[in-house]
Amino acid sequence: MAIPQRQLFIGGEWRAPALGRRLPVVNPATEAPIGEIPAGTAEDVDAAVAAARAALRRNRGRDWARAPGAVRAKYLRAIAAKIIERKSELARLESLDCGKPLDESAWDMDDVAGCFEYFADLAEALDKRQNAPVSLPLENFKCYLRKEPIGVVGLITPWNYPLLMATWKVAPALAAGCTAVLKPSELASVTCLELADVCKEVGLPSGVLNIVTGLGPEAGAPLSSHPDINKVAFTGSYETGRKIMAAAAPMVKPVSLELGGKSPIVVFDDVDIEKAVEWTLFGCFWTNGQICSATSRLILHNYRFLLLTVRALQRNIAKEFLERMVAWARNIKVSDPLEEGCRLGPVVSEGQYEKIKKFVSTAKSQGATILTGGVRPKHLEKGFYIEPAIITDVDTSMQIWREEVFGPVLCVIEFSSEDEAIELVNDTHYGLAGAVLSGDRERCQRLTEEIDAGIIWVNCSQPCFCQAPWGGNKRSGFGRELGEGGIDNYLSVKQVTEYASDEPW
Ligand code: TXE
Repeated sequence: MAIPQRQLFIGGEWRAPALGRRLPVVNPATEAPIGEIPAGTAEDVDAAVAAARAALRRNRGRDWARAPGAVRAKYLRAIAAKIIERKSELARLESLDCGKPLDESAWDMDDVAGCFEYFADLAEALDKRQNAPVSLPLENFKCYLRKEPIGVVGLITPWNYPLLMATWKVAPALAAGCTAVLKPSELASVTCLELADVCKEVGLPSGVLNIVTGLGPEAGAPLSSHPDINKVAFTGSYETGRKIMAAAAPMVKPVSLELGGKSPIVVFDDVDIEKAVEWTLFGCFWTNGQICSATSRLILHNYRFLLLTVRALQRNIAKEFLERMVAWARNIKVSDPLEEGCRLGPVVSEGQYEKIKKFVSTAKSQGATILTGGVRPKHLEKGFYIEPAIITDVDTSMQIWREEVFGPVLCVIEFSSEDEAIELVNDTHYGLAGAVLSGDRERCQRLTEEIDAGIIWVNCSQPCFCQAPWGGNKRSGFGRELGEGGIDNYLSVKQVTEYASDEPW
């Protein structure tokens, strides 16, 4: 076995799943089985929720919810330190499990530790934010605010950044004083189970974090509909997000949803071509193209639709831009993610591999041109590898333009006026992110205001910091993770109003 053999993590203990079933773990680079994860079901979810409930409020002084933020911060910092201590081992497991290039997995581990540190700071700051006074118009009333943990939270996460996406939810939830049940994706749960081991090592009080691995309908669904969960936070597909919202609705349970995207990158004619090509490719092919915020729709300036006389006066970059992108994309090293210098590994599973290939063949059959990629690289016979694809002759009605591919596939439409670009940008059901590349600051500002999305990148694509809020509009979901407000997702505000008159009552 290339990965540690783990059980479910419930109440601080490793526990075999109630039905005794396990799911195979397949290395996407070799298609070989490398181990198993436990397949939890409703009974395990019940046990995990009960353990989390018990840890939330124990005897006074020993419970997680009422511990000072500074105490919780100590545990979060200890987790961060252990992640760094075990960084190379965790990064290797991440790459084996989900196919991400090893360098990228190592950066993920730094980000995981950084995120635990950041929310440790916010847990401490929470102590200072307690009992903030509210000024009232009547003198004989006093009011202040208490921020209390929302309770037991269900956290359902995806496979593209397995440990990092879990951390984006676990760290703020624990910082706020919530206890949690985490259900990672069945396609990549290995490092989340190692997080359980880290929690054991640092002595996190039992039941504060519980981890139930398993299939979505068998372990995720009972968690999202569990009557004793106070909130569900989810990152994943639009379709599953709808199910989670529907499951929570009858109990009027709050949910936060970070769903998919089809984010645009607008490239104007006044860019430094070399830099813009690099950002465009990075923005779409980073993490094998499996990023919810991937800027996978390139909207490229081209004056070819203008009158010849007007066109002659413009700098037309489109042809050179496409040529350089194709040359660069063909040079991207596609290999086993553990191999030195790998820039693009396999996609996560056979299902995703087939789905992406289907997207490309459908685009072709609808008249699009595949300038490069979209096929298995000749030198790799096994593994779910797809060469990075660049697709032109696309129109806005095509599936490739409208639906999330979640793979290394970039499609291109050209525009000749800013208004046209803005129309293309917002002609989507999604609204997670958008990027604009231009040397004209005022133009960038106009686009920043016009793009209907939660995240805008100017002259770059994809940088992500846990200090800045993250989340989308429209079908990309609602709520913002990270940033100072990230901890508020897991807090409930209680107003306390006191009659404070000297008059007898
Ligand atoms: O996602 P799911 P999948 C998109 C991307 C990808 C597609 C499918 O386009 O191709 O989704 O991927 C759990 N009740 N994104 O099938 O199903 C599931 O076990 C409760 C974008 O992996 O959304 C996993 O833990 N939970 C995305 C989690 O939901 C359920 C990242 C996500 O899986 C459930 C991943 C149910 N009924 C995929 N069914 C992003 N926004 O970053 C499944 N799950």
